[in-house]
Amino acid sequence: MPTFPEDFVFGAATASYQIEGAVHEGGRGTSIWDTFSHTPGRVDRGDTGDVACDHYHRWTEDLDILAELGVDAYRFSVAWPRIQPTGVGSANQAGLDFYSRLVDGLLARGITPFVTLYHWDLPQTLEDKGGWRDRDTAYRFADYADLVARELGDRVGEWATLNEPWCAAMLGYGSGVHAPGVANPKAALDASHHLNLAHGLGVQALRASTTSPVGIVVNVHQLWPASDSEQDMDAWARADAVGNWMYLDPILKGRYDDLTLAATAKHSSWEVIADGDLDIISQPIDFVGLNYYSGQYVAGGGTSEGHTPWVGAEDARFILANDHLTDMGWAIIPRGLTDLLVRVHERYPDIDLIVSENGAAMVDVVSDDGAIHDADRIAYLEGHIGAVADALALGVPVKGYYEWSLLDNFEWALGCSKRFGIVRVDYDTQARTWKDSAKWYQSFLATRTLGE
Ligand code: GCO
Repeated sequence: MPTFPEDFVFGAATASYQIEGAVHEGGRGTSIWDTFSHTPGRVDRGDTGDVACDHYHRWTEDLDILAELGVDAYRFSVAWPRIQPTGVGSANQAGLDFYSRLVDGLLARGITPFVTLYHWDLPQTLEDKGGWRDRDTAYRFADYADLVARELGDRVGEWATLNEPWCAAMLGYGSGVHAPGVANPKAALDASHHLNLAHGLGVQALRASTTSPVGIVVNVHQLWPASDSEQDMDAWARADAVGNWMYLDPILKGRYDDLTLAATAKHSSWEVIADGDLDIISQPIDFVGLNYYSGQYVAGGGTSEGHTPWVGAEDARFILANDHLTDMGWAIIPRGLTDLLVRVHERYPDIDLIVSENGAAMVDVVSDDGAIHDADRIAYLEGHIGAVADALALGVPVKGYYEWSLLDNFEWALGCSKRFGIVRVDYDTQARTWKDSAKWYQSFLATRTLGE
């Protein structure tokens, strides 16, 4: 029966804009996601994060749920515009106070706070000056990191600078399906480098105020070549380079890999890389968090229509790994998580890994008795936690697993229609209801042992 090391950390994860609501309270400024979600046609059904799960007001109830679940740690993000409403200048004390109370509330419940500094809510005023296309935003991020670390540095157990820079750059500025909704390959590449730089500067700022582990969270796509034909292998390698190694190589190897630069040369000469940047970006970190949901096969020979986030791999065709899909249309393939952990460990043997997000949106049905019998989500979680155990058995240094997500929440461009929570949120009443999967996670956490 797979079991886990004593010090293995099990947690749950959320992100600020997806759960907090209260967008006009506590002196919070406007973020790019406020602007984007209020722009007609950008988000399904016109949903916004204005209220979301109202976590800003209900956080004590939510922390009680975490405590009852029995998690070791809780990964949440800080909303930059709560700390610096216009992205510059001194801290807004009400914003710091909110997160300070949250951190204390976690510690009082024996739960380790894991803070992500940037889960996509860039202050709109910074976007108005160019956002991540502009080098200066990386320095503004460092100032913001410093303000948060000064306040919370003594109490937060783990820090991540950024969440999924690929999404922030490529969905935000490449395909434009995420805020700020720009569709320009050069802009997406510039944004990628500036996000990498922000990570490095952010690590420096954090280290000045904390001795806790510092890392980054990335969505390394689990990609397999569709065949061993030259065309498929070539498209796969380029998709891997621009989708994955473009972020981790500078951070962990201090360089952009040749294939990344060659694949993107038609869009950029990478003049944005200034002398010394790679030293800043590649300073030591303590872990890499990987968000895993699904895996795909990659074939070549495609012609991308419209704007693709796969800048430099425009000809890649992505093929579902199987037809057993979540409500996101993502193939359920637990062994992809084992493969991913092994692959990342082989490329970067010295770094500890964390599964910083894993979970599934499913079509939940509320039974007459009010229960949600989400056996499909339980199977997903069980399978993927088993896949982590498999990676551990293969010698991969995996240190933790965070279920995504604690609550149903605002799923970005898909609004509140997709439900990732193990706890259901009724958006009319804000009532929280434990799904069967929450009860399953609670009983798993009591033993930390999977059945056969
Ligand atoms: C991401 C984000 C989460 C999402 C989750 C499901 O990975 O996109 O970190 O905010 O909600 O991944 O799509």
